[in-house]
Amino acid sequence: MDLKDVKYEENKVILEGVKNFNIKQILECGQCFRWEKIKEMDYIIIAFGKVIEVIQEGDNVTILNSNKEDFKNIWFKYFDLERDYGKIKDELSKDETLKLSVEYGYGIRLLNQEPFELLISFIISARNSIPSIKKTISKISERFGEKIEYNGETYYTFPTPEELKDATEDDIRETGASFRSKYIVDTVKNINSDLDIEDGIYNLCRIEGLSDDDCHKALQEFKGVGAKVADCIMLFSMGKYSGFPVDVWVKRAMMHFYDAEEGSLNKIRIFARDRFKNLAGFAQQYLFYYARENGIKL
Ligand code: 8HG
Repeated sequence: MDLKDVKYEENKVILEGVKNFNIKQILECGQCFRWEKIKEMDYIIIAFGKVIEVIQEGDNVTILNSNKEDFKNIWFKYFDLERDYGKIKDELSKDETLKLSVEYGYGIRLLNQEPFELLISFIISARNSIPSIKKTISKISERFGEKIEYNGETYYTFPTPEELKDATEDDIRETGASFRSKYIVDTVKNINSDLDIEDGIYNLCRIEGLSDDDCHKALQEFKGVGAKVADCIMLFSMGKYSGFPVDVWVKRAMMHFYDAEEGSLNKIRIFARDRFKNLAGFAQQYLFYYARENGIKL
């Protein structure tokens, strides 16, 4: 476990002796869109219908606007605190090439986020930039989510399938989702129709219970979800670590570091999964962060 002790105070949770944890790297490595930087190592996160503020000072992390119950039920799992990232980093660092990216993103952890939110968010991510993805998600939340006040500011939760039920393609288009709007409306409709159908094609609980490869296939039944988007959803919200999303940064990183052949994204995915096996998803995150932060070119 990457955590020594937890203390609870009034509306506040204090994590002591955290390891392999850097809040900036965790939030800025591409896996999460619902955060705001307040100042260095001080971030707002909106997830699971809550707003928290996370402040890190060395190996102490304070979670504001929270309590023991939420920490146990939500945040411990969300930050993947049970996992020993030291072990993962040691294993991946045996690969001399990957070592550089692991050292650079030493405090990255894969968050366990909510499947429905990530399904919609990564449909929005297709052929889009991170700032613009964040903007659209925040507009969808403002329009359809619940309002939460914290510290004099207003935040909005990501809407549930029920809250999005009546959103039209035009409504979604107004949030900047552009050509993806029709995929979002179709996905929301399918999710709602299979919500209580245990073996429904579009039931996310069922999909989450599948093997990695079956899950990857099942997610692509949703319109607007291809291999890359399915990899992101399974990796960031379903704990399926063989996911290896290949976007332009990861493709560049694989060609730059591993002489991966220029070719289809799928070829690079197969090459990487074969090389990194069950740690592929972790490897991908260190590579994405390194490549994007350093603007690597071919
Ligand atoms: O974490 C991510 N990994 C990969 N491989 N791609 C990502 C992540 N996050 C993210 O937004 N993307 C995609 O990269 C979305 C978008 O197409 C592009 C932005 O750099």
